[in-house]
Amino acid sequence: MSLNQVLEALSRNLTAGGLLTAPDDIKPYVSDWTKTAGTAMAVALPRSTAEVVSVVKACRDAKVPIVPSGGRTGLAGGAVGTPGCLVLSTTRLNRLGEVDIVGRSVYAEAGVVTQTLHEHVHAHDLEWPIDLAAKGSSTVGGNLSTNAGGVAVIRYGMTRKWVTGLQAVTIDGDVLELNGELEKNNTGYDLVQLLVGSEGTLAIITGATLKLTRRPRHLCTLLLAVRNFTAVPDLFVESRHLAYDIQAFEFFSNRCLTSVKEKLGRKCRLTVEAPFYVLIELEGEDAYRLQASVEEWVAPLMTQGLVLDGMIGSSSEERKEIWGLREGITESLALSGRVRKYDVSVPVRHAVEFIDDVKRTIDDQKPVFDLYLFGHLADGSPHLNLLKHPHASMEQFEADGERFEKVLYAILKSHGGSVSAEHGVGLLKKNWLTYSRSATELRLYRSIKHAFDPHNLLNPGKVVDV
Ligand code: 2HG
Ligand code: ZN
Repeated sequence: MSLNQVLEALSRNLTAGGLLTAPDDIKPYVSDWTKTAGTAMAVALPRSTAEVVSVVKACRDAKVPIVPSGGRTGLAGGAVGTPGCLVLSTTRLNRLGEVDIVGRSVYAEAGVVTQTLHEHVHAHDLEWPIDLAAKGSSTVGGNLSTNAGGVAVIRYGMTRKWVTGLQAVTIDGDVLELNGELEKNNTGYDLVQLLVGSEGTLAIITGATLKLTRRPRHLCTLLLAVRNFTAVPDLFVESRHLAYDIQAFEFFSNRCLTSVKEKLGRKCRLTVEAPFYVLIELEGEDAYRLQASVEEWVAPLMTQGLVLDGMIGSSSEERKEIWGLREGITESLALSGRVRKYDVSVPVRHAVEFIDDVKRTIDDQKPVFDLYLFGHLADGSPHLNLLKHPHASMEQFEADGERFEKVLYAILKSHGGSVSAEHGVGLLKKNWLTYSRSATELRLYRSIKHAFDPHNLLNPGKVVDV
């Protein structure tokens, strides 16, 4: 089949507006938040699983690679279009089922926006607890295929914990109905969990049965200025003695705060400037008692000098203001130009030594960038973002970045860390996989890929080369 015949077949089988071929129409679909350059011969926007099947079969017959695409908020290049590919966007697969309040679950098609899902289940006082800064654009299918993390992992875990069943289309056009609503189904290999996090390289997720939990009662959000990085894990240890559930435990450096204030015009009410800030969110039954306990907890920490200043957000306005400082960091840094990003993880107890090693490397190498440090300390996953010094050339920045990267990953390995904590592998982490996965694991990855996709047509070149 020629490419023209493929395009004809696709446009015949898709509902009106379901095939984009003009370069300007395709452009928004070929990259993600990393802005990695991408390309595609066309974009298909199926409206139903049957339409996905017809797209997949046409591509398989003509050996056209397929790049599945959700909200394109990924940070590993997993949704970047490759030469000659067809981008299969799930945007129009956006139906939501009724909430099952007995089993606490809901069916969502892959293209449902995460925030839309949240609002849908909030009406029943329930929560799908995957909370990401990108939730206004990211999709359920994207969250599942990348096993997204976010700011509530300490309490709820990653996306894979919040799904019971998947519907997915294989490269042969078979529709897999995996597990449905069952909590228990102990019948061998778990294909649901294999597809979660496989980044569209094994099959195309078209829908999922998602698990729900109760919404938190009262939340209290604290923003604390601390004297150094060591104080961040120290505070984490302290906060775990509290008789409240920790909903989030985040941190950011003063550089990150300055960026959010300057680039996004956000305000911070703390009066003391500190090297690091910690955001802690706690849940309690009673708002008054929660706030009183928090104040009682912070007071001695201030006397000891561990905490230099603090504010407590109890109302939704105050909490939003505090979260705006943390969640605005990625956007504010992107406004400064090209950012080199490292989404790494180490065992939490190694966090201080790991960051010390990283800082020592930067002191030794004297690169033309600054380190912006923030992220999710409780899960041992700091985000390291590198921004070029204003007067340095881009060439020098990239060269220094690459030199730093090699040492960073060696340090990471020595601490038993991972090259991708929560953003996935995509294109950008693929070459570093050997730092986190053994040769035997990678051999099994290739065998699994071959079993699902023998002609390497599903998101080829992502996660692992075959
Ligand atoms: C976050 O935690 C996201 O805000 C983005 O994972 C991290 O921009 C980044 O490096
Ligand atoms: Zn993150």
